[in-house]
Amino acid sequence: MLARLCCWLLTLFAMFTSLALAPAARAEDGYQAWLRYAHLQGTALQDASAHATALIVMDKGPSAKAAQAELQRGFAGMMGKPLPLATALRDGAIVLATPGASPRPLPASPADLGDEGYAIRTVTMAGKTVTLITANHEIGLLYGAFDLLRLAATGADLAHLDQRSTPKLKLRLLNHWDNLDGTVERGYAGFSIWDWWHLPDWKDPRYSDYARLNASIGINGTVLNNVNAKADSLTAPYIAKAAALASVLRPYGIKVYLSAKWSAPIEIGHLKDADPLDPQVAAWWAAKANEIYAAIPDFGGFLVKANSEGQPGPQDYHRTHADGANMLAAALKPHGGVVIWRAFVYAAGAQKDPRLDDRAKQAYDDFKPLDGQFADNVMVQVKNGAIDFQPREPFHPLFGAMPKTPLMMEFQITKEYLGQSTHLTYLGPLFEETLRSDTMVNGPGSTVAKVIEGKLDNHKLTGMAGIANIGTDRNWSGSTFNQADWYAYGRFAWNPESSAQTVAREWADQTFTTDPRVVAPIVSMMMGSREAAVDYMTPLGLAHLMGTGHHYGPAPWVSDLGRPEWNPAYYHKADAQGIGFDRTMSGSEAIAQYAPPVAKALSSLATTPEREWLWFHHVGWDQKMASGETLWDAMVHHYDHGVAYVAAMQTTWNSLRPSIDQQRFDQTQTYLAIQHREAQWWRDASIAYFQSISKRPLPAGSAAPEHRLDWYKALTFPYAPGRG
Ligand code: GCW
Repeated sequence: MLARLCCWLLTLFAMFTSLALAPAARAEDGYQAWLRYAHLQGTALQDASAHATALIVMDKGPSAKAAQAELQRGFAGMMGKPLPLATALRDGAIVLATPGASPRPLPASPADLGDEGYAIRTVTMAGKTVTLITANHEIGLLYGAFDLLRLAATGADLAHLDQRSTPKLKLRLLNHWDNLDGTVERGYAGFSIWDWWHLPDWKDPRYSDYARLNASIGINGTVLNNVNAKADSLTAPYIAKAAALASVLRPYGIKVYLSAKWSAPIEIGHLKDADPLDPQVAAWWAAKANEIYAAIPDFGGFLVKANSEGQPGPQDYHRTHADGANMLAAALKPHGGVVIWRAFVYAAGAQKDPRLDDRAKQAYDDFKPLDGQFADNVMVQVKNGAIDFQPREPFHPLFGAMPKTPLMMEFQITKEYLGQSTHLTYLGPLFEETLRSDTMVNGPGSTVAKVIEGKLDNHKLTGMAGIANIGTDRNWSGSTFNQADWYAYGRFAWNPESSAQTVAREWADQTFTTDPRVVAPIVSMMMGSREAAVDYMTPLGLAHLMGTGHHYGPAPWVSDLGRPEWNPAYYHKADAQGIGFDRTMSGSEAIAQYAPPVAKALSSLATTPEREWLWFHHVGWDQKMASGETLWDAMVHHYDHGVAYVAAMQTTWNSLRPSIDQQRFDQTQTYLAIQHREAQWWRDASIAYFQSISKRPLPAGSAAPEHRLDWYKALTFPYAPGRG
């Protein structure tokens, strides 16, 4: 009896606490990211209620089911009432159909929607006014469903819809730098979401939410493992694990890919070498491809980092990157897979003439001569800039330089060099700046976007890769604002000609509220935030001055590491006369890798944008800038502006307190405080160091660094995250 009473009391207590805790469970912890489907207000609510009266889905496949589930979930959230399924047409219904699945002819689609595109139109069918989503394939219905949800969530007029959209790039991939032990190289959002240990049996429900978030922005492929790969990923148990993930992601149009370790035939195949021209090696890879496709029929292909940063590769056997890529391509070809071969290489060693030594030149030097030698299912994946995901880099000279090879853009969404987990540095402007850069290879307008869209050289195979910022953190990306980078990446991969500002607004509308009094200041914070990071870390074209290994914080003084190009001092080359890396024809000659009109402009300081001066030129400390101030004074002012911008973001954010839910408000507020402290640290340490070389006074009004240079030099961070 007593036991029963206890039990009853416990139940009551549990009910009570769960009720009491219910609001907390519903608190905005960021898990839903931009798919919050918050309850609409006012006319937006009326609009949705009038134009989401019922849902008619004519297709029956898994992607159509996913579209149906998402529309029901989304409109239920936004309208506060269910969206019923129906079969008969009625006014205000949402109708989804591919031509094959519709019992009656659909209104002709005004444009070719391709394999993944969709149209959303307000049309009259059998006398009823409906919102019709059409696509050639079911996956287009899913993308259309997400777009309709986005339109509703951002307060668009749902009464007169006439939209169509097709992706401009074929492969829109995330690259996870996730290790099999659960760590993530350059990951700042916890551990890997792939629970390799419990796969294939346990499929974490998080995988479907991952798929929904990605499908909502059009991502259609994911490379599961780090490019610094382990051969184990290609063993039978791990293929089974990858197959389990593929089965969850498939309805959302997401294919899985694997990073392949070049030496796998030796490590797990027990061959004596991995020479791409050795028939035994080729046969091993062909058999491996067959094994993978038996388990994953729509496997995307292999991503390869070879002969770079210690990774093995075909050059170990005196073969070229093309020899290596083509051998793998032949193994995948019968199954329709692709090889994505990375151009991020720097292993060639210092040039004999130290004047000509320049890490920025190596990818071009290795790959440009191979143009035309790659098989037709090979893409070369090129980082946005020639060094390594710096806060600002000029566009990579390979874009436009390999007309016969489809080039895939590689952006880093995780912010290894832009403040890592905590700094608010929205990457949209970085994506936009790179993609709008004009290579001039076919005259003006030959933008990097056009190169990767295949428009200049008529490539059908096109793509973009983003190094994921996703981890086990509840909010996926480590902070609310880091989610914007994931979101923006997807939108730019769908359309490389997107606008960073429009994307930011759209993201903020969905992530916070559509109230312009909140969204406008958030968007304006975001839009200047990356430039602020450039200012407080690496102004005017400086690069790669971060702490050794972990890349956290400033260390421009480091000059004693084993290889010259590991040292920050190699990149800034500050001396008594000035600062900057001379890449003109009197220096490393790297500018010659650009098309002649670009190279010509970069050959002179007068025609090089000031923001890239120190990337391309060694500039005297007293050189006059357009503003009339000296380079030294301008540098100090850039550092000051960067710190001031972060302080202004703090003020803006604080003013939004009443409009933002507490958890997300608090974390952002705390992170902005960290960012401000670290921006100040970057500024002070950099100025203390560069002043020890420039020997110039600080401009009037600029405060001296808080500490002496030695203090900054003595800081160490053995446990900084993200090293993998
Ligand atoms: O940015 C550098 C990183 C390495 C990374 C490498 C690469 C995966 O510091 O961590 O390794 O680039 O892109 O291969």
